[in-house]
Amino acid sequence: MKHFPESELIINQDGSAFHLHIRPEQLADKVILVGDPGRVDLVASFFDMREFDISSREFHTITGVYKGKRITVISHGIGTDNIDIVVNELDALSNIDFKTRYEKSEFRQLTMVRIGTSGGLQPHVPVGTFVISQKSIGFDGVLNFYAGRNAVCDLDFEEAFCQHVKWNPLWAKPYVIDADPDLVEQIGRGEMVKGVTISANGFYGPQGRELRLPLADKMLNKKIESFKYKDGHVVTNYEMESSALAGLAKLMGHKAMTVCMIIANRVAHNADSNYKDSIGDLIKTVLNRI
Ligand code: R1P
Repeated sequence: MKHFPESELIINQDGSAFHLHIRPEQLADKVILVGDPGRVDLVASFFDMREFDISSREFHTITGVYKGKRITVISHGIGTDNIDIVVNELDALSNIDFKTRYEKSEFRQLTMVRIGTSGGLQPHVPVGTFVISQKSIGFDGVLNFYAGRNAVCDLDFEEAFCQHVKWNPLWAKPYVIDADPDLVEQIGRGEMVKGVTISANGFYGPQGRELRLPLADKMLNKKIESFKYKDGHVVTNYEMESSALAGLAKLMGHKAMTVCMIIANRVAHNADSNYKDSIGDLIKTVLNRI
């Protein structure tokens, strides 16, 4: 069994994980992830009982019970760099003995669903649509630092996408990764659209938003919108975390997916800044189905 020294797995004095400040027994098998620490309270407002609540930096965690199911809700902040921290520490809490620092002999699988907000890139995903990231295209490069990346990614899709958009070699190589197919079926019934999501490594330039700084490729979003993979898949939306969540979970053996509410449509040039009222419906749906 693998042993993890203090420098690799930092455990706080109280026995909790370095950034998340959760102890192993405080984590449920079912985990809801949200970007905004304030949205953790919104998710937990539906719980019948709360057993634990802690905040550290952008990571706010509440574990409680919803209709008999023990669920942890945690915020991850913005970006796949944070997802690297959150998913690695959640996996360590589940699969490493914090007392002996040895990997546990029995694997504990987590089910992780990120509920986010997102910008639509196609007319069929207007503001208000719930989009599941059945596939994610990672512009962030996080997965490229882990062994086995090629074995879990859709290399053919990556190639077709890079050719179509004339990918700039100065940018990190994009990776294409599927969400857990069983979880997508379980959560994605009815009104939800199953799509292809780009996780961008920034909110402005990397998503084609031009303020004062000119973009390296002004046509990138147009090329992304017109991309159609051979099986008919088109890129539906932009957000900033689903790729690393799906990729790290897949490499580790956990189940994960992202579902986002579209709050801006980049093609129609409209946005809903009042989304905080309507995201409650999506949260309730996920809590009922997880
Ligand atoms: C950017 O404003 C943030 O909003 C989206 C993006 O992924 C990024 O985290 O998701 P969340 O609403 O879940 O944070």
